[in-house]
Amino acid sequence: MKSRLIEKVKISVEKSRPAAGGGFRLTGSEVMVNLPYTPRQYYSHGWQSWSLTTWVDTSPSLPTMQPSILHPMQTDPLYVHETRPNGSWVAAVNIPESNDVLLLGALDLDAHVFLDGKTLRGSYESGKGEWLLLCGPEEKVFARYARHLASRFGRGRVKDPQRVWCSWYSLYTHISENRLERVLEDLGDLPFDVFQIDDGWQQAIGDWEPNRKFTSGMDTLAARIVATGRTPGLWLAPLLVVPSSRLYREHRNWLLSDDKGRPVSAGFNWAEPLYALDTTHPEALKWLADLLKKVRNWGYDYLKLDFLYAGALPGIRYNGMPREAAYRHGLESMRKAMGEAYFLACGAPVVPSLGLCDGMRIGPDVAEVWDNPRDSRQLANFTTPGVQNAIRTCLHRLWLKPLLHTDPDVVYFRTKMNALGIVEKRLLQELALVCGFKASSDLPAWLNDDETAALKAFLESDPKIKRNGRYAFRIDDRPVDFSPAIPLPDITLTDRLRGGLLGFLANRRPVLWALFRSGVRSQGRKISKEL
Ligand code: 9PG
Repeated sequence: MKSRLIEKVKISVEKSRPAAGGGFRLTGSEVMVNLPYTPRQYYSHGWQSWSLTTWVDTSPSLPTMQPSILHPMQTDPLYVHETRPNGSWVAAVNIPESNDVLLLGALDLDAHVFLDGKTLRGSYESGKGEWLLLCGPEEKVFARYARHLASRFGRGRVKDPQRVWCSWYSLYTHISENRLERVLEDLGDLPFDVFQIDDGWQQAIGDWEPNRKFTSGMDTLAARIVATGRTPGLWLAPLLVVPSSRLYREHRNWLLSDDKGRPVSAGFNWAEPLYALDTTHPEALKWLADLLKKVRNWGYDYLKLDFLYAGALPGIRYNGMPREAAYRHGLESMRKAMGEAYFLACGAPVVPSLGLCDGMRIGPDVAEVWDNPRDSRQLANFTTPGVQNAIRTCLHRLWLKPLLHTDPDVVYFRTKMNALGIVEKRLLQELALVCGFKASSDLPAWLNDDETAALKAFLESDPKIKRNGRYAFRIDDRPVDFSPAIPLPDITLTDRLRGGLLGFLANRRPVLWALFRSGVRSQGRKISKEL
Protein backbone atom coordinates (compact mmCIF):
# COMPACT_ATOMS: atom_id res chain seq x y z
CA MET A 1 0.00 0.00 0.00
CA LYS A 2 2.71 2.37 1.18
CA SER A 3 4.82 3.10 -1.88
CA ARG A 4 2.15 2.38 -4.47
CA LEU A 5 -0.53 4.48 -2.84
CA ILE A 6 0.20 7.59 -4.83
CA GLU A 7 -0.45 5.57 -8.02
CA LYS A 8 -3.68 4.19 -6.63
CA VAL A 9 -5.29 7.49 -5.75
CA LYS A 10 -7.53 9.00 -8.40
CA ILE A 11 -7.05 12.70 -8.84
CA SER A 12 -9.70 14.94 -10.36
CA VAL A 13 -8.10 18.23 -11.24
CA GLU A 14 -7.57 20.61 -14.14
CA LYS A 15 -3.86 19.90 -14.48
CA SER A 16 -1.43 17.57 -12.77
CA ARG A 17 2.28 17.02 -13.22
CA PRO A 18 4.90 15.13 -11.24
CA ALA A 19 6.59 17.27 -8.58
CA ALA A 20 10.37 17.28 -8.38
CA GLY A 21 11.34 14.70 -5.75
CA GLY A 22 8.11 12.68 -6.00
CA GLY A 23 4.40 13.35 -5.61
CA PHE A 24 2.34 15.67 -7.76
CA ARG A 25 1.82 19.34 -8.35
CA LEU A 26 -1.82 20.00 -9.12
CA THR A 27 -3.58 23.07 -10.46
CA GLY A 28 -7.26 23.88 -10.05
CA SER A 29 -9.81 25.71 -7.96
CA GLU A 30 -11.05 22.30 -6.72
CA VAL A 31 -8.98 19.15 -6.42
CA MET A 32 -10.36 15.76 -5.44
CA VAL A 33 -8.06 13.02 -4.28
CA ASN A 34 -9.99 9.74 -4.14
CA LEU A 35 -8.30 7.35 -1.74
CA PRO A 36 -8.59 3.54 -1.92
CA TYR A 37 -9.43 3.47 1.84
CA THR A 38 -11.22 5.49 4.51
CA PRO A 39 -8.65 7.35 6.62
CA ARG A 40 -8.88 7.06 10.38
CA GLN A 41 -6.73 10.05 11.23
CA TYR A 42 -6.81 13.54 9.79
CA TYR A 43 -4.31 16.36 10.36
CA SER A 44 -6.42 19.46 10.82
CA HIS A 45 -4.55 22.75 10.50
CA GLY A 46 -6.09 25.81 12.16
CA TRP A 47 -6.40 29.10 10.33
CA GLN A 48 -4.48 31.46 12.61
CA SER A 49 -1.91 31.30 15.44
CA TRP A 50 -4.43 30.41 18.15
CA SER A 51 -6.61 27.97 16.16
CA LEU A 52 -6.59 24.28 17.05
CA THR A 53 -4.10 22.27 15.02
CA THR A 54 -3.85 18.55 15.66
CA TRP A 55 -4.43 15.05 14.37
CA VAL A 56 -8.09 14.15 14.92
CA ASP A 57 -9.97 10.88 14.61
CA THR A 58 -12.13 11.06 11.50
CA SER A 59 -15.20 10.07 13.54
CA PRO A 60 -17.05 11.28 15.47
CA SER A 61 -16.60 15.00 14.93
CA LEU A 62 -16.17 17.48 17.77
CA PRO A 63 -19.11 19.73 18.68
CA THR A 64 -18.92 23.29 17.32
CA MET A 65 -16.75 25.46 19.55
CA GLN A 66 -18.48 28.10 21.64
CA PRO A 67 -19.37 30.89 22.22
CA SER A 68 -19.99 31.92 18.63
CA ILE A 69 -19.27 35.59 19.37
CA LEU A 70 -15.60 34.55 19.65
CA HIS A 71 -15.50 32.51 16.42
CA PRO A 72 -13.91 35.28 14.34
CA MET A 73 -11.02 35.55 16.82
CA GLN A 74 -10.38 31.85 17.34
CA THR A 75 -10.96 30.02 14.08
CA ASP A 76 -11.84 30.64 10.44
CA PRO A 77 -15.48 31.73 10.88
CA LEU A 78 -16.32 30.62 7.35
CA TYR A 79 -15.88 26.92 8.18
CA VAL A 80 -16.80 26.78 11.86
CA HIS A 81 -20.03 24.82 11.22
CA GLU A 82 -18.36 22.30 8.91
CA THR A 83 -18.85 18.80 10.37
CA ARG A 84 -16.41 16.95 8.08
CA PRO A 85 -12.75 16.95 9.09
CA ASN A 86 -11.33 20.13 7.56
CA GLY A 87 -8.60 22.72 7.89
CA SER A 88 -6.76 25.65 6.37
CA TRP A 89 -4.39 25.19 3.39
CA VAL A 90 -3.04 21.76 4.29
CA ALA A 91 -4.31 18.36 5.36
CA ALA A 92 -2.76 14.96 5.90
CA VAL A 93 -4.30 11.56 6.45
CA ASN A 94 -2.88 8.30 7.72
CA ILE A 95 -1.97 5.50 5.31
CA PRO A 96 -3.16 2.11 6.64
CA GLU A 97 -0.56 -0.41 7.77
CA SER A 98 2.25 2.09 7.62
CA ASN A 99 3.62 5.06 9.50
CA ASP A 100 3.48 7.20 6.37
CA VAL A 101 0.97 9.92 5.59
CA LEU A 102 -0.57 11.47 2.49
CA LEU A 103 -0.46 15.27 2.40
CA LEU A 104 -2.45 17.72 0.29
CA GLY A 105 -1.21 21.27 0.69
CA ALA A 106 -2.10 24.54 -1.01
CA LEU A 107 0.65 26.69 -2.50
CA ASP A 108 -1.57 29.75 -2.87
CA LEU A 109 -3.81 31.75 -0.55
CA ASP A 110 -7.50 31.42 0.36
CA ALA A 111 -7.48 27.61 0.36
CA HIS A 112 -9.27 25.05 2.53
CA VAL A 113 -9.16 21.24 2.66
CA PHE A 114 -11.93 18.78 3.62
CA LEU A 115 -12.20 15.04 4.04
CA ASP A 116 -15.38 13.63 2.57
CA GLY A 117 -15.36 9.88 3.32
CA LYS A 118 -12.59 8.61 1.06
CA THR A 119 -12.15 11.88 -0.79
CA LEU A 120 -9.72 14.58 0.20
CA ARG A 121 -11.01 17.78 -1.36
CA GLY A 122 -9.00 20.96 -1.66
CA SER A 123 -10.78 24.13 -2.61
CA TYR A 124 -9.75 27.70 -3.39
CA GLU A 125 -12.25 30.34 -2.31
CA SER A 126 -11.50 32.53 -5.29
CA GLY A 127 -10.04 31.35 -8.57
CA LYS A 128 -7.60 28.56 -9.02
CA GLY A 129 -4.27 27.83 -7.47
CA GLU A 130 -1.61 25.19 -7.04
CA TRP A 131 -1.49 22.16 -4.75
CA LEU A 132 1.12 19.71 -3.64
CA LEU A 133 0.22 16.04 -3.18
CA LEU A 134 2.80 13.94 -1.34
CA CYS A 135 3.12 10.54 0.32
CA GLY A 136 5.80 9.45 2.76
CA PRO A 137 7.07 9.75 6.32
CA GLU A 138 5.25 12.55 8.14
CA GLU A 139 8.29 14.69 8.92
CA LYS A 140 9.58 14.41 5.36
CA VAL A 141 6.36 15.35 3.56
CA PHE A 142 5.74 18.32 5.85
CA ALA A 143 9.35 19.44 5.34
CA ARG A 144 8.86 19.30 1.58
CA TYR A 145 5.62 21.24 1.81
CA ALA A 146 7.46 23.86 3.89
CA ARG A 147 10.18 24.12 1.22
CA HIS A 148 7.58 24.73 -1.47
CA LEU A 149 5.91 27.38 0.70
CA ALA A 150 9.29 29.03 1.25
CA SER A 151 9.94 29.30 -2.47
CA ARG A 152 6.45 30.69 -3.01
CA PHE A 153 6.27 33.16 -0.07
CA GLY A 154 9.79 33.47 1.37
CA ARG A 155 11.19 32.97 4.87
CA GLY A 156 11.87 35.15 7.91
CA ARG A 157 14.98 37.28 7.57
CA VAL A 158 16.46 36.96 11.03
CA LYS A 159 18.88 34.16 11.83
CA ASP A 160 18.57 33.68 15.58
CA PRO A 161 15.59 34.42 17.76
CA GLN A 162 16.06 36.78 20.71
CA ARG A 163 15.19 36.02 24.33
CA VAL A 164 12.16 38.05 25.29
CA TRP A 165 10.77 39.36 28.55
CA CYS A 166 7.10 40.14 27.89
CA SER A 167 4.83 42.00 30.31
CA TRP A 168 1.59 40.15 29.54
CA TYR A 169 1.63 36.90 31.55
CA SER A 170 2.35 38.57 34.89
CA LEU A 171 1.01 42.12 34.76
CA TYR A 172 -1.60 41.77 32.01
CA THR A 173 -3.10 45.21 31.33
CA HIS A 174 -2.01 46.44 34.78
CA ILE A 175 1.17 48.04 33.46
CA SER A 176 2.48 51.55 33.96
CA GLU A 177 5.80 53.18 33.22
CA ASN A 178 6.71 53.01 36.92
CA ARG A 179 5.92 49.33 37.22
CA LEU A 180 7.82 48.50 34.04
CA GLU A 181 10.83 50.54 35.08
CA ARG A 182 10.96 48.61 38.33
CA VAL A 183 10.89 45.31 36.44
CA LEU A 184 13.60 46.56 34.11
CA GLU A 185 15.77 47.26 37.13
CA ASP A 186 14.92 43.96 38.83
CA LEU A 187 15.83 41.96 35.70
CA GLY A 188 19.46 42.78 36.50
CA ASP A 189 21.76 40.57 34.46
CA LEU A 190 19.16 37.99 33.48
CA PRO A 191 20.02 37.35 29.83
CA PHE A 192 16.92 38.75 28.09
CA ASP A 193 17.65 40.49 24.79
CA VAL A 194 14.24 42.13 24.40
CA PHE A 195 12.02 43.93 26.90
CA GLN A 196 8.58 43.79 25.32
CA ILE A 197 5.74 45.98 26.55
CA ASP A 198 2.42 44.24 25.93
CA ASP A 199 -1.22 45.34 25.97
CA GLY A 200 -2.09 48.16 28.39
CA TRP A 201 -0.03 51.17 27.25
CA GLN A 202 -2.40 52.46 24.57
CA GLN A 203 -5.32 54.85 24.83
CA ALA A 204 -7.65 52.50 22.99
CA ILE A 205 -7.53 49.69 20.43
CA GLY A 206 -7.15 51.90 17.36
CA ASP A 207 -5.75 54.94 19.23
CA TRP A 208 -2.10 53.98 19.52
CA GLU A 209 -0.91 56.78 21.78
CA PRO A 210 0.24 56.30 25.38
CA ASN A 211 -2.45 56.46 28.06
CA ARG A 212 -2.34 58.21 31.46
CA LYS A 213 -0.07 55.53 32.94
CA PHE A 214 2.69 56.40 30.45
CA THR A 215 2.96 60.17 30.82
CA SER A 216 6.68 60.38 30.00
CA GLY A 217 5.94 59.07 26.52
CA MET A 218 6.75 55.79 24.83
CA ASP A 219 10.00 57.19 23.40
CA THR A 220 11.35 57.93 26.89
CA LEU A 221 10.54 54.39 28.01
CA ALA A 222 12.22 52.95 24.91
CA ALA A 223 15.34 54.99 25.68
CA ARG A 224 15.37 53.64 29.26
CA ILE A 225 15.15 50.09 27.93
CA VAL A 226 18.01 50.74 25.51
CA ALA A 227 20.07 52.14 28.40
CA THR A 228 19.85 48.70 30.09
CA GLY A 229 21.28 47.09 26.95
CA ARG A 230 18.01 45.56 25.77
CA THR A 231 15.92 45.97 22.64
CA PRO A 232 12.60 47.73 23.25
CA GLY A 233 9.60 45.72 22.12
CA LEU A 234 6.00 46.87 21.78
CA TRP A 235 2.63 45.16 21.32
CA LEU A 236 0.00 46.54 18.97
CA ALA A 237 -3.16 45.20 17.37
CA PRO A 238 -3.02 47.46 14.32
CA LEU A 239 -5.84 45.85 12.32
CA LEU A 240 -8.43 46.03 15.11
CA VAL A 241 -10.81 48.86 15.94
CA VAL A 242 -13.15 49.17 18.95
CA PRO A 243 -16.22 51.45 19.15
CA SER A 244 -14.79 53.52 22.02
CA SER A 245 -11.82 54.64 19.87
CA ARG A 246 -11.42 57.89 18.03
CA LEU A 247 -10.39 55.86 14.99
CA TYR A 248 -13.83 54.22 14.92
CA ARG A 249 -15.66 57.53 15.25
CA GLU A 250 -13.59 59.30 12.62
CA HIS A 251 -13.03 56.61 10.01
CA ARG A 252 -16.01 54.28 9.90
CA ASN A 253 -15.49 53.97 6.15
CA TRP A 254 -12.14 52.19 6.69
CA LEU A 255 -13.80 49.21 8.34
CA LEU A 256 -14.31 45.84 6.76
CA SER A 257 -18.05 45.55 6.23
CA ASP A 258 -20.68 43.00 5.22
CA ASP A 259 -22.94 43.18 2.18
CA LYS A 260 -25.39 45.38 4.11
CA GLY A 261 -22.65 47.88 4.95
CA ARG A 262 -22.45 46.87 8.63
CA PRO A 263 -18.99 46.44 10.12
CA VAL A 264 -17.91 42.77 10.25
CA SER A 265 -17.41 41.33 13.75
CA ALA A 266 -13.81 40.49 14.61
CA GLY A 267 -14.88 39.05 17.99
CA PHE A 268 -15.24 40.53 21.45
CA ASN A 269 -12.49 41.54 23.90
CA TRP A 270 -11.65 44.39 26.30
CA ALA A 271 -15.40 44.46 27.12
CA GLU A 272 -16.11 45.69 23.59
CA PRO A 273 -17.05 44.32 20.19
CA LEU A 274 -14.11 44.23 17.79
CA TYR A 275 -14.04 45.41 14.19
CA ALA A 276 -11.40 45.19 11.47
CA LEU A 277 -9.64 47.62 9.17
CA ASP A 278 -10.00 47.03 5.44
CA THR A 279 -6.37 46.62 4.40
CA THR A 280 -7.22 47.49 0.80
CA HIS A 281 -8.57 50.94 1.64
CA PRO A 282 -5.78 53.33 0.53
CA GLU A 283 -6.30 55.70 3.47
CA ALA A 284 -6.33 52.87 6.00
CA LEU A 285 -3.15 51.49 4.42
CA LYS A 286 -1.44 54.84 4.72
CA TRP A 287 -2.59 55.17 8.33
CA LEU A 288 -1.13 51.71 9.08
CA ALA A 289 2.21 52.56 7.51
CA ASP A 290 2.34 55.87 9.43
CA LEU A 291 1.51 54.07 12.67
CA LEU A 292 4.39 51.61 12.25
CA LYS A 293 6.80 54.38 11.31
CA LYS A 294 5.70 56.26 14.42
CA VAL A 295 6.43 53.38 16.81
CA ARG A 296 9.77 52.79 15.09
CA ASN A 297 10.58 56.46 15.64
CA TRP A 298 9.73 56.07 19.31
CA GLY A 299 12.55 53.51 19.37
CA TYR A 300 10.82 50.11 19.28
CA ASP A 301 12.80 47.62 17.20
CA TYR A 302 10.78 44.53 18.12
CA LEU A 303 7.09 44.61 17.26
CA LYS A 304 4.50 42.07 18.33
CA LEU A 305 1.61 42.72 15.97
CA ASP A 306 -1.41 40.91 17.32
CA PHE A 307 -4.99 40.02 16.33
CA LEU A 308 -3.83 40.09 12.72
CA TYR A 309 -6.54 37.63 11.59
CA ALA A 310 -8.90 40.65 11.58
CA GLY A 311 -7.43 41.74 8.25
CA ALA A 312 -8.31 38.43 6.58
CA LEU A 313 -11.90 37.95 7.77
CA PRO A 314 -14.61 37.46 5.15
CA GLY A 315 -16.22 40.75 4.13
CA ILE A 316 -16.62 43.38 1.45
CA ARG A 317 -13.38 45.20 0.63
CA TYR A 318 -12.62 48.51 -1.02
CA ASN A 319 -10.97 46.88 -4.03
CA GLY A 320 -12.69 43.47 -3.95
CA MET A 321 -9.49 41.51 -3.37
CA PRO A 322 -9.82 37.95 -1.96
CA ARG A 323 -9.50 38.10 1.84
CA GLU A 324 -6.08 36.50 2.41
CA ALA A 325 -4.55 38.29 -0.55
CA ALA A 326 -5.95 41.53 0.92
CA TYR A 327 -4.40 40.71 4.28
CA ARG A 328 -1.04 39.98 2.70
CA HIS A 329 -1.25 43.21 0.75
CA GLY A 330 -1.73 45.08 4.04
CA LEU A 331 1.05 43.15 5.72
CA GLU A 332 3.44 43.96 2.87
CA SER A 333 3.03 47.66 3.36
CA MET A 334 3.27 47.29 7.15
CA ARG A 335 6.46 45.25 6.75
CA LYS A 336 7.92 47.97 4.58
CA ALA A 337 7.03 50.67 7.10
CA MET A 338 8.63 48.62 9.90
CA GLY A 339 11.98 48.69 8.14
CA GLU A 340 14.49 46.50 9.93
CA ALA A 341 12.42 45.91 13.06
CA TYR A 342 11.85 42.35 14.22
CA PHE A 343 8.24 41.42 13.44
CA LEU A 344 6.48 38.82 15.56
CA ALA A 345 3.08 37.96 14.06
CA CYS A 346 0.40 36.88 16.56
CA GLY A 347 -3.21 35.81 16.06
CA ALA A 348 -2.01 35.64 12.47
CA PRO A 349 -3.39 33.62 9.54
CA VAL A 350 -0.42 31.32 9.03
CA VAL A 351 0.32 30.90 5.32
CA PRO A 352 -0.56 34.49 4.27
CA SER A 353 1.99 35.82 6.80
CA LEU A 354 4.93 33.76 5.55
CA GLY A 355 7.96 35.62 4.29
CA LEU A 356 6.79 38.89 5.81
CA CYS A 357 7.24 38.18 9.52
CA ASP A 358 10.36 37.04 11.36
CA GLY A 359 8.58 35.07 14.05
CA MET A 360 5.07 33.79 14.58
CA ARG A 361 3.05 32.62 17.54
CA ILE A 362 2.14 29.11 16.54
CA GLY A 363 -0.36 28.29 19.29
CA PRO A 364 -2.91 29.80 21.65
CA ASP A 365 -1.92 31.74 24.78
CA VAL A 366 -0.46 29.92 27.72
CA ALA A 367 -1.83 30.68 31.20
CA GLU A 368 -1.08 29.77 34.81
CA VAL A 369 -3.30 26.70 34.37
CA TRP A 370 -2.98 23.44 32.46
CA ASP A 371 -6.57 23.29 31.26
CA ASN A 372 -9.87 25.03 31.84
CA PRO A 373 -12.52 22.27 31.73
CA ARG A 374 -15.34 24.78 31.24
CA ASP A 375 -13.76 25.83 27.94
CA SER A 376 -12.38 22.50 26.76
CA ARG A 377 -15.20 20.13 27.81
CA GLN A 378 -18.33 22.24 27.79
CA LEU A 379 -17.50 24.83 25.15
CA ALA A 380 -15.36 22.46 22.99
CA ASN A 381 -12.97 25.38 22.69
CA PHE A 382 -9.27 24.50 22.47
CA THR A 383 -7.99 27.97 21.68
CA THR A 384 -8.52 29.53 25.10
CA PRO A 385 -5.45 30.23 27.24
CA GLY A 386 -3.88 27.20 28.89
CA VAL A 387 -0.70 25.17 28.72
CA GLN A 388 -2.29 22.00 27.34
CA ASN A 389 -3.90 23.83 24.41
CA ALA A 390 -0.65 25.67 23.71
CA ILE A 391 1.50 22.53 23.69
CA ARG A 392 -0.96 20.58 21.54
CA THR A 393 -1.21 23.14 18.74
CA CYS A 394 2.46 24.19 18.79
CA LEU A 395 3.72 20.62 18.48
CA HIS A 396 1.63 20.13 15.36
CA ARG A 397 3.13 23.24 13.80
CA LEU A 398 6.83 22.45 14.21
CA TRP A 399 7.10 21.86 10.48
CA LEU A 400 6.97 25.68 10.15
CA LYS A 401 10.41 25.96 11.80
CA PRO A 402 12.40 26.31 8.57
CA LEU A 403 10.13 29.22 7.54
CA LEU A 404 10.26 31.49 10.61
CA HIS A 405 10.92 31.61 14.35
CA THR A 406 8.20 29.51 15.97
CA ASP A 407 7.01 31.19 19.19
CA PRO A 408 5.17 28.86 21.60
CA ASP A 409 4.47 31.78 24.00
CA VAL A 410 6.12 32.29 27.38
CA VAL A 411 7.39 29.75 29.90
CA TYR A 412 6.97 29.97 33.66
CA PHE A 413 9.54 29.37 36.35
CA ARG A 414 7.59 31.04 39.14
CA THR A 415 5.53 29.34 41.81
CA LYS A 416 3.85 32.59 42.83
CA MET A 417 0.62 33.41 40.99
CA ASN A 418 0.79 30.07 39.27
CA ALA A 419 -1.41 26.96 39.47
CA LEU A 420 0.86 24.88 37.21
CA GLY A 421 2.58 21.86 38.73
CA ILE A 422 6.29 21.32 38.40
CA VAL A 423 5.87 18.71 35.66
CA GLU A 424 3.53 20.96 33.69
CA LYS A 425 5.92 23.93 33.91
CA ARG A 426 8.77 21.66 32.85
CA LEU A 427 6.87 20.38 29.79
CA LEU A 428 6.21 23.95 28.68
CA GLN A 429 9.90 24.81 29.09
CA GLU A 430 10.84 21.77 27.01
CA LEU A 431 8.39 22.91 24.32
CA ALA A 432 10.15 26.28 24.17
CA LEU A 433 13.48 24.50 23.70
CA VAL A 434 12.03 22.36 20.90
CA CYS A 435 10.53 25.46 19.25
CA GLY A 436 13.81 27.35 19.73
CA PHE A 437 12.09 30.47 21.05
CA LYS A 438 12.56 31.62 24.64
CA ALA A 439 10.30 34.10 26.41
CA SER A 440 9.00 34.66 29.92
CA SER A 441 6.84 37.11 31.83
CA ASP A 442 7.99 36.06 35.30
CA LEU A 443 8.68 39.08 37.50
CA PRO A 444 12.13 38.69 39.08
CA ALA A 445 10.52 39.73 42.38
CA TRP A 446 8.19 36.71 42.16
CA LEU A 447 11.04 34.20 41.79
CA ASN A 448 12.98 32.58 44.60
CA ASP A 449 16.73 32.02 44.19
CA ASP A 450 16.37 28.51 42.74
CA GLU A 451 13.76 29.67 40.24
CA THR A 452 15.92 32.62 39.16
CA ALA A 453 18.87 30.29 38.66
CA ALA A 454 16.72 27.85 36.66
CA LEU A 455 15.40 30.69 34.45
CA LYS A 456 18.96 31.91 33.85
CA ALA A 457 20.16 28.42 32.94
CA PHE A 458 17.21 28.00 30.58
CA LEU A 459 17.95 31.30 28.82
CA GLU A 460 21.63 30.38 28.46
CA SER A 461 21.11 26.80 27.31
CA ASP A 462 21.58 25.65 23.76
CA PRO A 463 20.48 22.03 23.82
CA LYS A 464 20.61 19.45 21.03
CA ILE A 465 17.11 18.51 19.96
CA LYS A 466 16.28 15.21 18.33
CA ARG A 467 12.81 14.16 17.30
CA ASN A 468 12.10 10.48 17.83
CA GLY A 469 8.40 10.42 17.04
CA ARG A 470 5.35 12.58 16.65
CA TYR A 471 5.44 13.57 20.34
CA ALA A 472 8.74 12.08 21.52
CA PHE A 473 11.98 14.05 21.65
CA ARG A 474 15.43 13.85 23.10
CA ILE A 475 16.66 17.17 24.49
CA ASP A 476 20.38 16.78 25.17
CA ASP A 477 20.28 13.50 27.09
CA ARG A 478 16.71 13.80 28.39
CA PRO A 479 13.88 11.88 26.77
CA VAL A 480 10.82 14.15 26.62
CA ASP A 481 7.33 12.92 25.86
CA PHE A 482 4.64 15.49 25.10
CA SER A 483 1.84 12.95 24.63
CA PRO A 484 0.07 13.84 27.93
CA ALA A 485 -0.83 17.21 26.35
CA ILE A 486 -2.28 15.83 23.14
CA PRO A 487 -5.65 14.09 23.79
CA LEU A 488 -8.85 16.02 23.29
CA PRO A 489 -11.45 15.29 25.98
CA ASP A 490 -14.40 12.95 25.45
CA ILE A 491 -17.29 15.37 25.47
CA THR A 492 -20.38 13.86 27.11
CA LEU A 493 -24.03 14.68 26.53
CA THR A 494 -24.12 16.53 29.87
CA ASP A 495 -21.11 18.60 28.76
CA ARG A 496 -22.90 19.45 25.52
CA LEU A 497 -26.07 20.51 27.33
CA ARG A 498 -24.19 22.64 29.82
CA GLY A 499 -22.11 24.03 26.97
CA GLY A 500 -25.26 24.97 25.07
CA LEU A 501 -26.50 27.04 27.98
CA LEU A 502 -23.09 28.56 28.70
CA GLY A 503 -22.56 29.40 25.05
CA PHE A 504 -26.00 31.02 24.87
CA LEU A 505 -25.24 33.19 27.91
CA ALA A 506 -21.74 34.04 26.76
CA ASN A 507 -23.09 35.30 23.45
CA ARG A 508 -24.99 38.07 25.27
CA ARG A 509 -22.81 41.17 25.21
CA PRO A 510 -23.77 42.36 28.73
CA VAL A 511 -22.77 38.95 30.14
CA LEU A 512 -19.41 39.02 28.35
CA TRP A 513 -18.93 42.62 29.34
CA ALA A 514 -19.55 41.84 33.03
CA LEU A 515 -17.29 38.76 32.90
CA PHE A 516 -14.49 40.72 31.29
CA ARG A 517 -14.75 43.64 33.72
CA SER A 518 -14.84 41.47 36.84
CA GLY A 519 -11.96 39.33 35.48
CA VAL A 520 -9.74 42.36 34.92
CA ARG A 521 -10.63 43.83 38.33
CA SER A 522 -9.83 40.67 40.27
CA GLN A 523 -6.63 40.20 38.24
CA GLY A 524 -5.61 43.75 39.15
CA ARG A 525 -6.29 43.17 42.84
CA LYS A 526 -4.23 39.97 42.90
CA ILE A 527 -1.30 41.56 41.07
CA SER A 528 -1.27 44.63 43.32
CA LYS A 529 -1.25 42.39 46.38
CA GLU A 530 1.78 40.50 45.08
CA LEU A 531 3.83 43.53 44.08
C1 9PG B 1 -3.01 41.01 24.96
C2 9PG B 1 -2.86 39.55 24.60
C3 9PG B 1 -1.40 39.07 24.61
C4 9PG B 1 -1.33 37.64 24.13
C5 9PG B 1 -1.96 37.55 22.75
C6 9PG B 1 -3.40 38.03 22.81
O1 9PG B 1 -9.44 34.45 21.94
N1 9PG B 1 -9.25 35.36 22.78
O2 9PG B 1 -10.20 35.82 23.47
C7 9PG B 1 -7.95 35.87 22.99
C8 9PG B 1 -7.75 37.03 23.72
C9 9PG B 1 -6.46 37.50 23.93
C10 9PG B 1 -5.40 36.80 23.41
C11 9PG B 1 -5.60 35.66 22.70
C12 9PG B 1 -6.87 35.19 22.47
O3 9PG B 1 -4.12 37.21 23.68
O4 9PG B 1 -1.92 36.25 22.25
O5 9PG B 1 0.02 37.22 24.06
O6 9PG B 1 -0.61 39.91 23.81
O7 9PG B 1 -3.44 39.37 23.32
O8 9PG B 1 -4.34 41.39 24.97
